Amino acid sequence: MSKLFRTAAILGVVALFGAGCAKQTAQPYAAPTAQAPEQSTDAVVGQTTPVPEAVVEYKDGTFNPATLRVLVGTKVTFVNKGTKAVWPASGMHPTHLICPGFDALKGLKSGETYSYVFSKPSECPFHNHLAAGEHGSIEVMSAE
Ligand SMILES: [Cu+2]
Repeated sequence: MSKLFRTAAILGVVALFGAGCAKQTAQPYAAPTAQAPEQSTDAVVGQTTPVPEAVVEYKDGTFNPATLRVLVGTKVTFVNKGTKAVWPASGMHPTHLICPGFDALKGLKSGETYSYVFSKPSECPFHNHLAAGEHGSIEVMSAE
């Protein structure tokens, strides 16, 4: 009798094990095939070539982004997306001489833009000349 019990027990284990195996072997077919993430060609190009243009949006007291890093030769355009006027200019207030030339020379109304091309490596803090407490910074890096 004990032999029969053992045989039954073994068959039971085999049946369970077998069921487990069947389930495991069935899974790969049911599982969705993993897709390799598609890499955008633009993203790859963006990593290796200079970004020619950048945009800083100003909205009612905030520059976005407030800090950015660009390569030499990049044209940065400030866009007033808010209702308050903004006068982007290089530090230091009020002389604006850290990055000479980087100065809108007037307040931009809502919807107006000001662009400046950064032609040499430098660290250019900027602010809103109409509210000098609103500021940001542009790091201009050499292309090499
Ligand atoms: Cu100023």
